[in-house]
Amino acid sequence: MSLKLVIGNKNYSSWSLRAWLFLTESGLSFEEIRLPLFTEAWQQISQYTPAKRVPVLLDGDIRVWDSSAIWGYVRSQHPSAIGWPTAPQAQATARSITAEMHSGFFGIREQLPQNIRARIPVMRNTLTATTQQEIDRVDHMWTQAYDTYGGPWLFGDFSLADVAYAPVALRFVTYQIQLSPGAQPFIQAVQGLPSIQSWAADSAAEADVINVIDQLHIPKNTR
Ligand SMILES: N[C@@H](CCC(=O)N[C@@H](CS)C(=O)NCC(=O)O)C(=O)O
Repeated sequence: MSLKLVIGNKNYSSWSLRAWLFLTESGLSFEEIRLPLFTEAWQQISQYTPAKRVPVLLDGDIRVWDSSAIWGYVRSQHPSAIGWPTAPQAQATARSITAEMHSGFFGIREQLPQNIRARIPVMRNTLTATTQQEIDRVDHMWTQAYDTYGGPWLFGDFSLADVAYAPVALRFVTYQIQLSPGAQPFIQAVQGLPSIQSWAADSAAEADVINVIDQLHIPKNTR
């Protein structure tokens, strides 16, 4: 099977990162097709998916889009790919929090967009109440996972829940959002992962800039 993954900018596209991290940590080889968001190259996205969003996986003539469809499809072909914890309670929680990420956290997505190479300190109290509640929810979720399963990942071994939350950890690094000590091990684990370090190095080397993201927390009169 020859796999190709269509992704956006490594710096800005968190859903691309999830699919890429899943394939990479699963040990599958694949080719990257990078279409930087909102550039001329981005117009090619409609060749790959009617949804016009990344990531998209090409498996020969087969196309799968949306991160959760991608890992569901790949896991059906490669049962040894990164998946869920096997113990029923751990699996139930891992599936639930991964679904929470996929269908929610709109405050974090909007106010703390992925920008891996940037360091933009943000005071929590300048964020909306919704975003602050979401940060608390993530903090509690990670703390509880480490308390219950003891690390090194959220449910012990690396799973799809870690794939789902790795980009969130990187956002907290970008915006220097302080979490409680019990949640820190996840951020350290993500930052220590060689595949993440390689993605971050590629992000830093990208030339494209999305101003609306880079200037989000810079006061208008100083831009
Ligand atoms: N639910 C989708 C989300 C995909 C998504 O929103 N991708 C963003 C980049 S991170 C995108 O393609 N944005 C392009 C646009 O909004 O036009 C998934 O899980 O793959």
